[in-house]
Amino acid sequence: ANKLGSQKERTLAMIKPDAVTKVGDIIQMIYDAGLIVTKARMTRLSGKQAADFYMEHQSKSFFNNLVQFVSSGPVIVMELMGDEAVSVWRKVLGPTDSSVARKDASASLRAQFGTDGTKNAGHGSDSMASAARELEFFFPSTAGHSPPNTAKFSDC
Ligand code: RTP
Ligand code: MG
Repeated sequence: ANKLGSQKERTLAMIKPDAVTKVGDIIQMIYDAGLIVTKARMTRLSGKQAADFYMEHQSKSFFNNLVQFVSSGPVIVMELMGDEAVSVWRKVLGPTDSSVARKDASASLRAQFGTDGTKNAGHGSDSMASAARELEFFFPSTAGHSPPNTAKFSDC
């Protein structure tokens, strides 16, 4: 898309517990893709918070493993902004399963930093509607001008 036809979007990126030590490389990948980081924080999700965040998957066979994994250590959540940010960030992430991602020619984030279908280094909102919900989850606008969300999440 050219500059006139493209659309500025926001999306929610999460660096999952298995890739938090790779934050430097990951932020470089974000900027190399033409996106910018407009909000960021590190936190640790309780099991309940992880289950709330991934509630769309509550009936899936992998749900308990997923909740256990994303609440197993700190995560870094970011608001990313840029042209077509939702799809651009998911392209940077690569295929959901890191072992599949490694078969691609391109060195995606999940190919480089993830392990398998569950431990896969990163998350990206899958639509603009999901992005709105997920950004509100981690960066609630109802907090006004007070520090974001300090009561809800334990910082690391
Ligand atoms: P995400 O939501 O984390 O960005 O990943 P995604 O859209 O590419 O994949 P999704 O289908 O939404 O799955 C959410 C997360 O659940 C874990 N998962 N495990 N078969 C499995 O073991 C399995 N399938 C999915 C992954 O952590 C995946 O990112
Ligand atoms: Mg998803």
